[in-house]
Amino acid sequence: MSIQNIFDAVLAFDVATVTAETQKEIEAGTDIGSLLNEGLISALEEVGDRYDRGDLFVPEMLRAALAVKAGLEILKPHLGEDAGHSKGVVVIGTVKGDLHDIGKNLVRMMMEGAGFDVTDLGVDVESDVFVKTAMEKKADVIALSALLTTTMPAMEATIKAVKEAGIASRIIIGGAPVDKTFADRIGADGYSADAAGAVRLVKQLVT
Ligand code: B1M
Repeated sequence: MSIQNIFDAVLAFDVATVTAETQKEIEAGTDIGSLLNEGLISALEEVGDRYDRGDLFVPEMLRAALAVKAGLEILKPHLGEDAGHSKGVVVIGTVKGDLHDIGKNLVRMMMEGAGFDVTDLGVDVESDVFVKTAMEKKADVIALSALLTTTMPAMEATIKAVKEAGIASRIIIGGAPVDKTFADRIGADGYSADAAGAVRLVKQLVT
């Protein structure tokens, strides 16, 4: 049993083995960050590389994603260290046109673990849904995720809609194709490259 088994099981699209091996590693006291980064996330990076090379295709990418999601569910109770009373309200979603949700789910789980009250709008979220929900929930922070270069403009459109609606919520963005320069350019209040950084950022913004 090892982190390598988890990595291999994701690449074999083997949900049962990912689940069992992740559970075993937790019980053995393996570092949660290593399970996450070296086991689950790096396997998906390998999947992305194989997709780029034409060695696998969208259906396999989807099966690998399902295997990683199963592993994340096992890790979920161990991702936060600071739960308790709500530290603030966050509305999170993947922007319009984009169906990728693993990174967004990880951000959500870590925010929940850190004690935030999080409403997850899912994927392919229209800007007006972000606006409406942020108003209803009195969101401190709206968190936008995107994984495609083609959906980056939807982040800008969402920020514009939020500002036009006069909502006070702060807006943060993240996802593989975006960076701090892009965040500044579209008027976001913050950017993080990873889920742990997103939690730190939200803590800074709500205090
Ligand atoms: Co897609 N896909 N995909 N895909 N997919 C990528 C993103 C791609 C890089 C693959 C590649 O070419 N190498 C490429 C995008 C190229 C680009 O635009 N630059 C791509 C493509 C092209 C596509 C399709 C267009 C393929 C097609 O149909 N021809 C299609 C688009 C569908 C759509 O969205 N409209 C598509 C579809 C899919 C699946 C549905 C099959 C599946 C997604 C399943 C799912 O999410 N439920 C899928 C997958 C699995 C991937 C890869 C392999 C893995 C993505 C992932 O989950 N990574 C991906 C290749 C790769 O990433 N190397 C790829 C793990 C996850 C933990 O990382 O989401 O980056 P990530 O999250 C990170 C950070 O980015 C950050 O924190 C996380 C780490 O802590 N983060 C935030 C994310 N959101 C944040 C928000 C924050 C802060 C940080 O604050 C708000």
